[in-house]
This record gives sequence, C-alpha cells and structure tokens, in this order.
Amino acid sequence: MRDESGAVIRLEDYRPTDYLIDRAELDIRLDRHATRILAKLHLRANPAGRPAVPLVLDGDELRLVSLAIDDVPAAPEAFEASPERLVIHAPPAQPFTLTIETEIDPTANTKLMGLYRSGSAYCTQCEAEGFRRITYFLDRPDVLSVFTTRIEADRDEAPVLLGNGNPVAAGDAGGGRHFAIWHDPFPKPCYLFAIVGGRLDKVADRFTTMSGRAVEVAVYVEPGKAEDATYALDALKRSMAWDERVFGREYDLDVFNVVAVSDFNMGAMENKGLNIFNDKYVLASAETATDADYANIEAIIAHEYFHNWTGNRITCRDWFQLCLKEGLTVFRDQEFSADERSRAVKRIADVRVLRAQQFAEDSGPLAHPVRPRQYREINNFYTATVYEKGAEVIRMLRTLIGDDAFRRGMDLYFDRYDGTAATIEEFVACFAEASGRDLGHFAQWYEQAGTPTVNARGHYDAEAKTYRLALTQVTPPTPGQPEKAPQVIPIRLGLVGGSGTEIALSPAATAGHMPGVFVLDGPSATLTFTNVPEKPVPSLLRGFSAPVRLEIDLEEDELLVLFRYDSDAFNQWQSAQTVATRAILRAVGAGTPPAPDRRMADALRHFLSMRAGSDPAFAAQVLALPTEADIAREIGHDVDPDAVHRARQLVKVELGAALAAELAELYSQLSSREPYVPDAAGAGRRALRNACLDLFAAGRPAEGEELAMRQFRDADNMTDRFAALGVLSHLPGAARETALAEFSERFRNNALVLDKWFSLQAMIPEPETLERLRGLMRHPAFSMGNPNRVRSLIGSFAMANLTQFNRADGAGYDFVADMVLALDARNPQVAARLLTAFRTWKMLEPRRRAEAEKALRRVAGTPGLSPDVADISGRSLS
Ligand code: 0A1
Ligand code: ZN
Repeated sequence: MRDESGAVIRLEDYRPTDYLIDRAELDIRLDRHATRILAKLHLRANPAGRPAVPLVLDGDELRLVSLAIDDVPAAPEAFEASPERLVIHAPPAQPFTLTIETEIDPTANTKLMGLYRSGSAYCTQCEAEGFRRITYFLDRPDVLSVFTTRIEADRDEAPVLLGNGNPVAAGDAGGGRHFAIWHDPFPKPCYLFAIVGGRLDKVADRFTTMSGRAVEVAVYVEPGKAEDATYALDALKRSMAWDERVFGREYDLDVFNVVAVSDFNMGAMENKGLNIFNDKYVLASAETATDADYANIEAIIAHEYFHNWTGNRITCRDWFQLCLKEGLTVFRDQEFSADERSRAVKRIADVRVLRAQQFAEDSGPLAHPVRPRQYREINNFYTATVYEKGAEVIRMLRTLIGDDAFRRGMDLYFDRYDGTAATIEEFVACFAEASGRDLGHFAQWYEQAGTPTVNARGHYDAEAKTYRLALTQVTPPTPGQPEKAPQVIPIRLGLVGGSGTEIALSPAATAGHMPGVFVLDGPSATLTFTNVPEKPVPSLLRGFSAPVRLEIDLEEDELLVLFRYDSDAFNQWQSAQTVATRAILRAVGAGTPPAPDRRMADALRHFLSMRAGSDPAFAAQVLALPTEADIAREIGHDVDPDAVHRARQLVKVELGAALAAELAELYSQLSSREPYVPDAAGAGRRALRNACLDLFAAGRPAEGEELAMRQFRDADNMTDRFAALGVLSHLPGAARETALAEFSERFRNNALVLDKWFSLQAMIPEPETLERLRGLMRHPAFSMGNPNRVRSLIGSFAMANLTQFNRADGAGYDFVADMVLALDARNPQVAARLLTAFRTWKMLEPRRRAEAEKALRRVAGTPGLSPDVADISGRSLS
C-alpha cells in the first residue's frame, strides 16, 4: 500500500518536477485478470527543475514486465522497480523515451481506482492518484501530456472501446480481438485519463457549437437501458448551450461521451471527452427516479461538462488547489440549475446542503480551509468545504465586484491560463485586475477555516429617523488555527417596513460597495441609515450572501414580517425556518409540547393561501421543518439527539394538527392526473403536495396513513410513490411493512430503486432499526462491494439517522465502526467517507461522546489501516 508511512504533504514544499512528459502513447490490451499496458513516454528535463537527477515515477500495486530507455532494453542496474516506484538512476540528458510494460488485474481491483471492472465492463478512475495503478508516471496535476491511446479487447466481451479525445482508428486485431485508437490533442494531467471497454448501448445526438462545429454527444449505459439515459443526454446539450451563453465557453473535441457504470466511488468524473458516471446520476425514468434524482442528474451532468474549461483546459498546479476547479465548477453548476429551474428554490436547496454538510464539517475535528495547507491522503479532501464552501467563495467574489467585473475576470482567467496548471493566487489576481480591487484580504477565505458568526443589533431612533445597525464577527478556532482574523463578509441587506414596504437605503450606508451590499471586513462596524420613516425590520444576508451564521435579535413578530413581506425569497424562507427552529428549541428545553404557537400556524396558513398556487416549489421548502441535524447544530454542545427528535416531532405534530384542514385541501387541489413530466413546474407541485401529506400525517396519523397508502399504490411515478413510502416509514405498524414489501417486490430487479428502499429503512428513527439493518445486509440485492449499496444502507444510517446512529448505548457507533473496518480492506475510500459520520461527535452529551470516542479509538487502533481511514480516524480524535 502506498504512503504507508503516512507522510504529510505540505503546500509550502511544492516544487516543479525535474522531468516533463510531453507525450504518452499507451497500448492497453484488456484482459480480465492480466491486462497489459505498454506505455511509451516522451520525456525531457524540466527547465524549472533540478538538472541531472534520477527520475522517480509513481506506481501503486504495479508489476513491471519490461522497460526500455530510448527503445533499448534497460540494464538491470539502470533502474529500480517496486510496486510503488520506478526509479531511473541516470536518465539521458537529451529528450528521451521510456517504454514501460506493466501488468495489472482489473478484476481484483476492489478499490475502484485505476483500471477496474464494473459488471462486465472495464473502466477507469484516475483522480486523484489512480493513474499510477495503470502505469508508472509522474502522477501529479502539473505534468501535462498529450495522450494517444490504443485499446484492444475481445470483440465479444467489449464491442465498445472508448478513450479520451477523438477517435482516430479502429479495426480487427485478429484472434477475435479488435482495437480502437483515440487521440486527445489537449495536453492534460494523467488524472483526466480514461478508457472504457464493454458491451454498452448508447443514445446519441449532435450538438452544434456557437462557432458552428458539429459534436457527436452520446451517453453509454448497460444494454437495455438506453431509454433511461435520454434525460441525461438532454441535460448535457442544455449544459453545452448554457456554457456558451453565460461564460462564452465552447466545446473543443469532435465527440463528447458519457458512460454510466454501477460501481463508482463518487458521483462522476470529468475525464477529458469521456466522463464516467455513477449510473445513479444518469439513469432515470418516471417509474424509477424521483424529481430530486432528475435534478441531481441535471446538476452533475452539468458539473462534469463544465469541468471541461474549469478543471481540464485549466487544471490545478497541485492538489492543494483542488477548490480552483471544484469550488468554481460547483458555482457554475449551481448557476446553471438556477437558470434552468427556480433561482430562489435552488439557492435554498444549496444552502440546506451547505449547512448540513459544510457547517457540520467546519465545526468539528475535520475542519480545514477551502485550500488546505497539508494532507496525508488527498482522497479525504474531496469535501463539502472544498466543493460547497469553495463555491460560496466564488459567489461572494461575484457579489463583491459585481456581475460585469466577475465576467471580465473569468474571461481573463480563461485567456491567460488556458493550457496550464494554475493556482488560487493566479485565479484571484484575474479578478483583482478586472475589478481594480485589492482582493488580498478577501483571499483569506481560502486560508482560514471555520464558520464566522455575524452578530447584528439594531436600534431605531424615532426622533432622528435613523436606524443604526451594529455588526460584529467572530470565527471560532479550528484544528491548527487557534487564532482567527476577521473575514471579508459581503452582507446583502434591506430594511423592511412594518407593512412590508422596502425602505430606501441611504446611499452612505453602503458607500463604496455594490448597491445593497455592506462589506464587513473588520471585527465590528456600525451602519447608520438616515431618513428611515418607521422602525424597520432588517433583512440581512439576503440570498445567503456569505457562508456565515447570523445572530440577530429579532422578535417573532419581526421575523413574521420578513416571512410575509421580504422582497428576498431566501430571507422569507429563512425567517420561517428561524421561527420553527425557535419553537423546536423551546420544546427541547421544556421537554413538553410548547404552548401552541398560533402565530406561526396563522402565518403559514396565510402564506399557503397566497403563495401555494403561484410558487409551489417555494411553498414546499417553507413547509419543510429544519432537520434534526439543523437543530443539533443550533444547540451546538451536549446534544441529546433523542431530545431533539422528540421536540421536533412535537412541533411537527402540533403544526400538522393546526393546519390539517388546509393541508388536506391543498393536497387534493394539487392532485394531478396529467402524465408525469420531470420539469421544474411539475416537480414543484409534487413537492408541495408531498410536503402537505407529510405534515398532515404528523398531525392526523390515522388519516395520513390511509392517504399515504392510497398515494403509494396509485402513483404513476417514483416521486409520489416514494414520498408516500417515506411518510409511511415514519408510522410504525402493519401498513408500513406491507408497503415496504410491495415496493421491494415491484422493483426487485432495479438496484438503484432498491437503494432508495435500503436508505429509507436505515433512516427510521426507532431502536429496532439497527436489527432491521443487520437483516437487510443479508438481502440478496445488498453487497459490500458496491459503493451505492453501502452508502444507501450503512451510509444513510450513519449520516442521516441522528437518533439511531447516536444511540445512547453506543451500538450504532459500534456497528458503523465494524462496517468501516470490514470495508477498509476492500475499498478504503468508501470506508473513510463512511467514518466521517463521526465528524460531529464532540458536540454530543457526555455519555454518547464517550461511546463515540471509544468506537473511534477502536478503529484508530486497528493494525493495517489504509492511509485513508488512518487519516480520518486520527484527525477525528485530535
Ligand atoms: N472530480 C470529480 C470528483 C471525483 C473525485 C475523485 C474520484 O475518485 C474516485 C472520483 C470523482 C468531480 O468533481 O465530479
Ligand atoms: Zn468536480
């Protein structure tokens, strides 16, 4: 295993390589157990490196078959080969070639990194350091090479052979074998290399780019599933058009291929011209996929496509710069989805994810900066902080300098760094130049971890007609960063009058910034608004203009003013969430139902009467209470998950009962007999209808169960069927078990649908769930070898079942720890990710904290851990 030493890699130690690989010609002969790779590498000394030093190529579990230097077989004393390394002691001074033959066993590759098999197909995953499992190479992102790849395979086994770039030749190779040659003219790091071979069906189309070039676009899937890939193909074409329209970026090859495989460690991968996807993010039909699945497919197809410019044409100098491609590309895919669907609803959904994932990470032992300064295992840094907070940083940058300067900065970046491996500093400098601003302080967002808390206090002087807003910020310490400096926090704001009028902001208050944006860049600031005719309600952080926690001393009545009148939809939603959060927190404190909150129910009733018809998707977001994890984060320390669950349930029951009549009425109004279309409008209506069902069932369980059962059985689409099953899953009894059994029977041949069924059961907040889980692990459809199965069953339990993972007796922790250890030998990446479920253990009450720590120590103390799991367990305990 590589990196067994657990060495720390540091940003400050970066230096260029001593050699460059300008061209790589690969000949890959696919075989189930003995795939041979003949790699001819064209090397030369790097002018920026040290002269005349040995050449050290990376490997991982490789077996060298033969080696030639400048086409002459290498003498044994000229090199040293191990599974982890190939050292050429004295490489030629002039440009030279290495011809390296390796042999690997793709069937035995359970880590799913490098070349492996998914079902009967061959595929690759090279990011971050998987290429070294195929051949010896300078496996780092600042070595850019032009790749030509010949792939050879049994024609029967693998009639389809795909590589990066454009197809240049194909033909018979004798003995039942055939070959294809692919050439990618764009120099790229080897983490973007990919091949696929297998028996696959495809859907294909043509896309004409803005300059009139024809591109053949295709999605490849398992035989018989082509129909289910049409939505993905459509999303791809829309992504291509959007990137031209919004960023002026055109596609650059003759073909663009997407391949769906069922065994994949992550969501998808942006290999040049040959994206490889977890099939969960490609396959969809009305019967098998929910509206949320469709939205995910659209977003991830877009994300991988957008990487062609942000990631591939311009890549990262080193893995510390990961957010350079990931944060930026997430920002781009978020904008795409916002344009394709509802911008406000998309923003709310994104902030929910940010808070659930990134805020949780940022407040615990795994907190790290958007650009980490050190790592032991880079696979553990594909995190919510790098991705989601990375996207927030880009969003803040745009808010600070405005849309026009932002676009000029992007253009400059593309122009200046195309074809190179860039850094965050180089990226930020483009925006400083384009906007004429000093972004030095702003760039600290990349360096400083932790979620700032912004506190706001307002004071209205009726006589002087002035409103003063005092703002402060603090960022709590995070591992390795005990002292924090103030961040640059753009606060988009407005003042709302009691009857809903938007009060004009006196220009002086936000002078020097974009209209409506105040920039808090010191520990505190006071803003004074003049000519304020009445006591206003401040609406701060509109659109969630910065990834911070906001503390503000608003009365419930004031929050309800914002809920009703704020011109900013995000803050409307946020105010409703805050009111609900407070009600749940009161119930946690009291342990009994809080005094019925009429105002909240009345406000929701009024809201539904005004907005349910015109904006159902938004209304559905408003009806969804904050999650248990949201409440736990709000409490912050000594959390008792059972108390949180009970309190939230109390509030939900009460609200459901208070609004039962309206919910039932709305539910039936929204019933539609029109055929299912996975568009935003239809999805919005279904979301609201299912939110009504959920809340109604909490208030009126018996009627709710009946309604849910009827919907479950009558539904003509997975969104409605699965939502009903979700409601039933929270109502103990025979109906639930019947529905679960009917569901698994109906979809017994569809692994992706059974994943939903696994996941739902893993999230049932009852003590029997752990036993249910053990039983489900013996289900014929379950397999520890498939990451999607593991994530649906075990991952859902660990990440999304707050009460049962955190059982007071520690049995949930023990179970997950056992699973992590069992998985580690097979697939360390998936094991390490599962272990991050412990990231919030320090905020639990003492008994659970002790149990969690015990389980973590058991994992950490197990001999022979992978670097991945050793790193997560070590940091979690630090
Ligand atoms: N670059 C991909 C994420 C990714 C990272 C590592 C992988 O290895 C298993 C796979 C995918 C993205 O951002 O979509
Ligand atoms: Zn990405």
